[in-house]
Amino acid sequence: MSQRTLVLLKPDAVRRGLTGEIISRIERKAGWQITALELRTLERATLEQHYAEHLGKPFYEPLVEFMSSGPVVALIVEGERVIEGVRQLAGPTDPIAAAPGSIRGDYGVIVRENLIHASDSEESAEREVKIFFPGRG
Ligand code: RTP
Ligand code: MG
Repeated sequence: MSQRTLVLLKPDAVRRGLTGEIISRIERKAGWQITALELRTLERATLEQHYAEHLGKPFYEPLVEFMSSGPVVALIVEGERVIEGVRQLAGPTDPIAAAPGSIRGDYGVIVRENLIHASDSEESAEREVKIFFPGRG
């Protein structure tokens, strides 16, 4: 089933020069296509929309601060089972719990600075694509 997903390479990935490496892992998967890609520093309002489900949680404010601390790379990736697939490439939220071989497992330590966001369902993907690429709704 062909799908699309919204991926963010977080400010830590950009600062550390890991965007090429992470994009390569996504690009190498057979049949997946990057159909949008932009380097952008996110406004607080955009992040409040994106992270609405986490409003009120203890990590919300530091997360929004971190995500606006420098540019991110936003992508739309399309292809077969790409929503589950990019989540699998990323690994679990906590990089220390993430297996080596996954993006978070290979490069992350801190839970917040876990390098990559990827939509977690078709509903999230459609919602998030509209937030970051309104022209692609
Ligand atoms: P994402 O949405 O970024 O793809 O990550 P996720 O689904 O694996 O994690 P989620 O639970 O949606 O949390 C969103 C992001 O918030 C930060 N976080 N910090 N306890 C903490 O300090 C904590 N928990 C989550 C992470 O950056 C996580 O990716
Ligand atoms: Mg999430």
